[in-house]
Amino acid sequence: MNRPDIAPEVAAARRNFYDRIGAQSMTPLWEVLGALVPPFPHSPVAPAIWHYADVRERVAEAGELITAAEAERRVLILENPALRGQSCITQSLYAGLQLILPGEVAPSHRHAQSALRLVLDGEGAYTAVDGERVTMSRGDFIITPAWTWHDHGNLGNQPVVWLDGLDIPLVRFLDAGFSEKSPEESQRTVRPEGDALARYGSNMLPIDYEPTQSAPTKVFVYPFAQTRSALLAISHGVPDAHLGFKQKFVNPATGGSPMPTIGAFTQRLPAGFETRPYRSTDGTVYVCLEGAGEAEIGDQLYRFEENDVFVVPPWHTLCLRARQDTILFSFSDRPVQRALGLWRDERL
Ligand code: GTQ
Repeated sequence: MNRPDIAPEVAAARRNFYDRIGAQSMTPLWEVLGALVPPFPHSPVAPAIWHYADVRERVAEAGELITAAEAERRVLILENPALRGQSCITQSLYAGLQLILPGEVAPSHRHAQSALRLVLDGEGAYTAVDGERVTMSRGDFIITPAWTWHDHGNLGNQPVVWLDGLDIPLVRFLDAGFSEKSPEESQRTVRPEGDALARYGSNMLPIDYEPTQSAPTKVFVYPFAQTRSALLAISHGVPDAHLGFKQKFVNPATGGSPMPTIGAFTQRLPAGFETRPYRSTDGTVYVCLEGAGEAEIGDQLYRFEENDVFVVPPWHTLCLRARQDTILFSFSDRPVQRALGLWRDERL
């Protein structure tokens, strides 16, 4: 705290006191109170963008240096430029680009961290979750809830790249992380592909199924074809001035978030549409699935195209401009903040 008015002998006495209590692992609140309890969020997170055209070659190079089996997960972490060395894109979220080459397997494991995948490039890979495989197509939003066995493989003839989003920093903050490797590299499938979506995602539920409110969804793929046609079908009338046509993904059995720690969203911005300035307390990672445009984050302007990933820090003002018809996917820690009564947004 800056107190320019205090006498030098008072300042010296205080410094002497701070040194003595410091030796007893104590420190005065009044020197840090303003930073501890700020009037509004001052995030250390910086806005940033990763242009897929610039990084795809680096992702491909990783494929020449290490196998998926040796790496366990061959991922280039997208590190927030203001938080280098911390393996995070915001203070609570992790993001990375995962590559799997034809014939490769990323071996089965499970962990307390929840994960999502957003498929960006290539065809023929699958993710297996709790005994069921899903073929990964571009734009598909796939989840592996906490403590579910999961492995990935590529049965096709193209490299496949997807964006991973995990709550790794949040779980690390809570020191609540556990993980386990499976003795079997690829888990045995016990249900045919499509079973979970038919059973839990078709406006019906198994007759005795009663999920708790925060239970993760049993539907673990939200196919882009369905998301896209739904977005097109609701894109009539006047778009929301701050969000365009924006939807949240839900657990169809509860209406809650697909996972308790990570919320996911998608929005369509018609060509030429420009959103009014908007901010919220959940720092958010965006992916451009279709179209192109500009994101103005605070005083920074970023041009985005397909497969570009950008991060909007907490309480930073965002304006989006669509140069073409644009579809964005995004994810954040909003369900955590809402559960704790912390989430706020502001339409400017
Ligand atoms: O696919 O299970 O990017 O465990 C980081 C940690 C992906 C995964 C990551 C993981 C995974």
